[in-house]
Amino acid sequence: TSPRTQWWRDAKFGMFIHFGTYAYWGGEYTRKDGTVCQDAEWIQLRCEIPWAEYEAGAKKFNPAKFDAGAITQLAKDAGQRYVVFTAKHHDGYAMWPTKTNKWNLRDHSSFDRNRDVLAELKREADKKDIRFGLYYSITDWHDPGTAGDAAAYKKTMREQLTELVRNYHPATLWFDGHAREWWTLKDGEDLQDYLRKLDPNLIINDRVGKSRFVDGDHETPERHQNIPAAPIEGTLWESCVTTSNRWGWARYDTAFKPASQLTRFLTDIVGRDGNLLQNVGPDNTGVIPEGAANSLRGVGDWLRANGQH
Ligand code: FUL
Repeated sequence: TSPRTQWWRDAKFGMFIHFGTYAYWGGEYTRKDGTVCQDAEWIQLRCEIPWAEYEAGAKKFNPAKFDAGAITQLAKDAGQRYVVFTAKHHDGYAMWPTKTNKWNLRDHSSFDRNRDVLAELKREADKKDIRFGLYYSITDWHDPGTAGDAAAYKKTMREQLTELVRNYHPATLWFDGHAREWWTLKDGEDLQDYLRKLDPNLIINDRVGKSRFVDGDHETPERHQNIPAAPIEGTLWESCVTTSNRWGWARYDTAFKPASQLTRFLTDIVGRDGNLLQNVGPDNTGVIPEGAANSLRGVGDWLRANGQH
């Protein structure tokens, strides 16, 4: 383990934030024949929403109530020491004003053009001494380049990631969606090397597609499954867990895990030298559902009562 990852090992508990234009749908799509299809951040693909329609929805997306101050305060109250925000999920929609295309929150929404949710979150996180991280999906359903020869798309990826590193200074990048035939281990290694040149301190998760866990970067078992059976000092890992059933927001997805259950996850994971990345999915207006917020605050209460926070 290197000094580079020290803050991450000490942090132990973070907030995952799944937020994108998929939130506009609230987890539900009514097909032409009247039947209803449900999903969250996968809704475009799973419910086969025609792109023209999905794009029209994105035009109306207006998370005016997104409040980075409140979100980071919640993280603070819960005892979370870092946040990882979905800069781009599989639908390819960029939550920052990328210059690479118009499929982004600045150029394709009804949101205030003067706002930038990534910059807001970074600023508020810095103020509260919370580390700022970004999730980035390698899979991109919207970019036509990924259908055939992906060379052009890989170039776009680098441009987007360069924007993210240079403009928002994430401490960690959380890749996902690398299981594509056009994305090789070598692509993953090359990308990691490239990013480390931009910022040598970056912590980068395994899903960038590399085969080796070099220099302390971490594995990412999902939903508290496949976690190590015992402490494994030296190998870094982090389990990401949903607070309800889904990652992104769905209006009917209200079975929030109680604080006691989240606390058990946390103690179980930390007891095996892992980190817990506890997810929340802000709604279509940008607000974290109260049920999720309550459970997180409950974890913070437990940590405080036990002198850990
Ligand atoms: C998965 C994704 O497909 C899910 O939508 C979610 O982002 C989860 C954390 O990773 O692979």
